[in-house]
Amino acid sequence: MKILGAQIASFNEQEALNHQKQFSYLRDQLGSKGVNVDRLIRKIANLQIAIPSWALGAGGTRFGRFSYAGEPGNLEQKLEDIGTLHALTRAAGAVSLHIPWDIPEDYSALRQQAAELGIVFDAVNSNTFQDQKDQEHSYKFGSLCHTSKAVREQAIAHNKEVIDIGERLGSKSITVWLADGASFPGQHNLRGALVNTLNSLREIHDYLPDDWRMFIEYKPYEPNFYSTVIQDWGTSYLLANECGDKAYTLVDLGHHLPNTNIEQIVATLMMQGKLGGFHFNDSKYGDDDLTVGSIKPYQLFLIFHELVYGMEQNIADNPPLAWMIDASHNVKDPLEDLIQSLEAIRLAYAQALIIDQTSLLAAQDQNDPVLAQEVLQEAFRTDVRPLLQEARLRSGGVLQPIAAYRQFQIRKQLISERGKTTVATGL
Ligand SMILES: [Mn+2]
Repeated sequence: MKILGAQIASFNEQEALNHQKQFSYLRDQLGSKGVNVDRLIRKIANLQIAIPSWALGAGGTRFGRFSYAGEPGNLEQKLEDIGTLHALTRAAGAVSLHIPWDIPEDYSALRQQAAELGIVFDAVNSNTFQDQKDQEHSYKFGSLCHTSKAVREQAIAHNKEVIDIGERLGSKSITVWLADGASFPGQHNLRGALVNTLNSLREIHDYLPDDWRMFIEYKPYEPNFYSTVIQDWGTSYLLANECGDKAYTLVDLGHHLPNTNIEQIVATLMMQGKLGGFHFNDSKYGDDDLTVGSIKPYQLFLIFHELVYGMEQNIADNPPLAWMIDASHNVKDPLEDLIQSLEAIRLAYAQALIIDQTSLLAAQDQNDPVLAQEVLQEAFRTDVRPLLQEARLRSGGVLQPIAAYRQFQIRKQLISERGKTTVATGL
């Protein structure tokens, strides 16, 4: 599956006139407000989001999984799919590997394939939430938190191996998400489980190469329903501080109780220079892993407002963030779903970039909540899609990725290449 430059050019030609009309109107509007539109477009084009290697096939729920025809059957095909996404959107220039679902066989071939597709290897992900075939000790009752030293050591060794694999690919970070927790009161010594987790994480942290970072992800519940050892950002932040300079908190949008003020968490972590990464998805009730921006686009905009403010006023020296989509695709074509998520992320970013920060700060200083809301919503209600289109056009992508994906009949081609019954590894 390869998208040719000529295909992209001829698609863009069909849409060019319409785009030029919309873009020049928006450029004039923003220009009259003093926005440097070319600089804005460069920033949008530079925002690259990692695609996780497990998101290219159909996901499932605990009730069932409905396969999607033409799914990638191996890691090379997964990379190929990300290459397709990147060719269309120019926004998916990174992959996040999950070990052991996606252990490379030929490292140099894989690196070469990625380089040809313009894809870099972002954070690698460890997995101690499942038992693997031939594994000596079970993670049924936890991994890094486990009461047994042998189980903890096995889980630590796995994380070290993931770092080794990442090193060979050029990754610079590892994300640790633990399912560790208890489903019933009394099952865990809550303090003991946290102490074990901290000591295990310290050992992984101390194994990191000098230029690496470790991201500690949190989640309030599921798969355990009474307590999760790393339940919230505060616990993750505590652990990151205790581990040391290379440890950071990772925020996954779906890993909060309903109505949590996530933008405030972002502001707090960036104030401390401890926000490491971000997993994007959307939710109505819990960790629903839906398409980014499909349920609460205003919340996403408010989060990006804090991210942009934090990045521009980087007083605490927060490192550049690792961005990744962490969603599951149950009813949509996974590639179309990812295109929609990529678009929603850049949309929220662009809207946050055009907030009139000077007026907003003045309104805040004067305690004028009406004006503050007006300023925020002026940006949120501006249709910035022509900016995203222009960013894609300038970097060789297509003006309308979903329309192009359908016009190029990409899924049909994938089915003819791979068949109807391939199943991608992952959840
Ligand atoms: Mn996540």
